[in-house]
Amino acid sequence: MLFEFEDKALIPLEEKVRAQERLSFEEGVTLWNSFDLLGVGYLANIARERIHGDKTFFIHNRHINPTNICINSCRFCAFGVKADDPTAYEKSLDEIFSDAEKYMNGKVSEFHIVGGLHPDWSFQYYLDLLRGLKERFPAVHIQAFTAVEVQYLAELAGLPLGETMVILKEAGLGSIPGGGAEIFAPRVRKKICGEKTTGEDWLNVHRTAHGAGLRTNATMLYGHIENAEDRTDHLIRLRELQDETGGFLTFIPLAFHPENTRLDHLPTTPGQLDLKALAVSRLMLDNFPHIKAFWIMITPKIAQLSQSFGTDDMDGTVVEEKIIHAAGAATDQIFHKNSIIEMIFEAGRQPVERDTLYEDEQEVCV
Ligand code: V47
Repeated sequence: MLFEFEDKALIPLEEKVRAQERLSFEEGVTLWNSFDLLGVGYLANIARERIHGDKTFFIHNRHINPTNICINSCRFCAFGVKADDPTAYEKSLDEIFSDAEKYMNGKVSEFHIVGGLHPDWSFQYYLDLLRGLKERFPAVHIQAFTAVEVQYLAELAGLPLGETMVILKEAGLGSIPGGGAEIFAPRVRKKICGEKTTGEDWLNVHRTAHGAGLRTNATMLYGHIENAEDRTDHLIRLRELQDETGGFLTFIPLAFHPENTRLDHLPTTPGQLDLKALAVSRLMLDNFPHIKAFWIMITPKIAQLSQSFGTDDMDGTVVEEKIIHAAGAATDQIFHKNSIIEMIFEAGRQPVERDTLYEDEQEVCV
C-alpha cells in the first residue's frame, strides 16, 4: 500500500528522495513548516534505510567537562560561568585522569572532552591533558574541543589553526566534536551568542581540521529564536562544506534547554520538533554518513522513536554530562550499554557497537 501524505506539498519530495536527488533550500523550508510529521518521517526513513538498513550504532563513551569557567557569556548557555561564581569549577589534570580511570569499567572506547574557554589555562595544559590520557589509556580515542575551543587554543598558542591542529593531533587528539555551531545565521547568532566565534570561523576550523586529517562532527542548536529559513541555511552550509572536504562523520541536532539561561522565558522544545529536526537533517544532509539522536537532550524515548525518523546513531553511555544538565535536562547522566541495546532492539533495529570513526563495528546478538 502506498503511503498517504497528509501534507500534499510533500508528495513531489518522495520521488526526489527515492531518486537520491538533492533537496533545495525551498524544499528544506517546506519540510520544516510541514504539519505532517509522519510524512516527513516517512521520507527520512527512506534515506536512513537506504544508507544503513536496520543498523543503529552506539558507542561506549565517557564525557569529560574539565571546567565551566568561560570568557564568553552566551545567552543560551547555563554551563559557562565566571571564576567568582559559586558554581565555578576547574579540574586538575590528576582529577581528570582519576575520573577517567574510575569509570573505565570494561572498555570505554572514547573520551568526549568539551569545556569552557578558561581565561588562565595555557595551551600546555591542553597538551598535557591529551598526552596524559593517551599515556594512561592508549586504546581510547580522544574526541575533544569544539571548533570554538580549537580557535581559542590557536590564539593561546599564537599559531595558525592548521599548525595548532597538527600539534594537538600529535599529542593525542583523534577527532573534533560538533559543538559550538549553534546557528550560523548572523542575525540570530548575534542575539544568542554575539561574542562567540562566527559561523564562518566555525566552518573554517572544521575545513582546516579535515585538511589536517581529523574527522569531525557537526551540530545545530534549534528551538530558540531561529526560524525554518535559518535552520535550512545552517544545514545547507554544512552540506556545502561536506561536498568540499568529506570530513564530517555525524550530525547532531541539539534541542535548546532554557532553564538557568538568559533565554529562560522560552519554552522547551516539543517532541514534534525534536523528531522533525532529526528527520529534516537526514533529508537535507544527503552527504553526511550519520545522524545522531543525543538521548541526553531529547530523552531516550524520543531517541528510540527517532530510529524510524531518520537517525541511525544513539550516541552512547556518556556517564557524566554537565552542559545540558546545567540547563535543566531531566535525563540521567548515564545510559548503561545493555539498556541502549534493549532500546534499539525494541525499535526493531539491529544494535551495532562502534568506535568513534565507525571503523570497528560489532553487531550485537540477542
Ligand atoms: O557546544 C549549550 C550546546 C554543545 C545548551 O559531536 C546547549 O558527537 C541545548 O556539542 N541547550 C555541547 N544545547 C554538546 C555537543 C555534543 C553533544 C553530544 C555529542 C556531540 C558530538 C556533541 O551543547 C555546546 C552547545 O552548542 N548547548 N547550552 C542549552 N542550554
